[in-house]
Amino acid sequence: MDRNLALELVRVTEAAALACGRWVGKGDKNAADEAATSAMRRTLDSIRICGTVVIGEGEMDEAPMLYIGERVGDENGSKVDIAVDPLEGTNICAKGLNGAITTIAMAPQGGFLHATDMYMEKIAVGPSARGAIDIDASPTENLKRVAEAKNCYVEDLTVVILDRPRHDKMVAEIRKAGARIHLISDGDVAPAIAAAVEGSGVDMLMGIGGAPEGGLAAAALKCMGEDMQGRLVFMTQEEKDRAQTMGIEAFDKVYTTDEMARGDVFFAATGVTKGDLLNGIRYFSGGAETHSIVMRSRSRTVRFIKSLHYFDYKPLY
Ligand code: VTB
Repeated sequence: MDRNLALELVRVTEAAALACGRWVGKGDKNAADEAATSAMRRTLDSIRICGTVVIGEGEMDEAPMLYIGERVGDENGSKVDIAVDPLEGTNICAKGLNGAITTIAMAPQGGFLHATDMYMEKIAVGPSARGAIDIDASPTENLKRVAEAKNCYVEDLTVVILDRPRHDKMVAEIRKAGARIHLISDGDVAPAIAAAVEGSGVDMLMGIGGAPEGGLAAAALKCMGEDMQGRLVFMTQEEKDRAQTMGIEAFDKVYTTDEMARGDVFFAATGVTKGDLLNGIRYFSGGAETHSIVMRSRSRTVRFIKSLHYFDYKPLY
């Protein structure tokens, strides 16, 4: 794939962020999501890729745009699979809280694990603790191993976890082990990536979140040499049946980063509200500043891009 496509992907996440940025704090998560999704959809068509959405806004009958199976881009472009979360953290955006991002990833055809709308148990750490985690080990054991790999105390580690009752037991165990916890209300893609960024203040992500978000995080982590393991969590027989039709056979399989995002993978995200990884949109007279991350697994180059957008020249925003 043409490496310049990476910059094109930032244009896509910037456009989505600029569109939903107007909805921050307005209490309407659907309007925010819709704004991000249509901006992303529109911008995708300006890129020379022949893309198929494999992780998207839902099944064809559930989502008007960026649904699973939808074709985007240009029929003559290179054939790729696309994973999107046009607004990761719709609630966060609607409430004006920290950590909402717009995000997209691209892989050669068949590169993404086809994880539809279900849960995934996840554990992720940065490159300095690569190889130290085991999703089957207890949180205490994982913390010990990560602290050892990072040459620090368990007390120095900060773990990000979604604030949900299903994590109460895990939270209690992590607290007992001595690590610090950052409970988040939503949005576990950005903190998974933040764990790989030195100085972000995040060392690990643990717990159960969305499987599509797991696929997006894996794409990003692959570009950063991070270590992530994921296991699909099936709540109903219907979810198992659906997974089977998408080619998933071993329900309890532990997926590695490479198994969730195969081949030469691209990833981009733009901050909507301020987070551990990215700054949110900042408006100024006549325009706005966006903060994005873009990377590619083959070269492992990680770029943080600060862009200034002048609305006189981009009247859409
Ligand atoms: C998860 C998480 C996402 O929504 O999907 C969560 O991965 C939904 O979890 O990042 P619950 O069903 O427990 O509410 C997000 O937080 C945001 O889309």
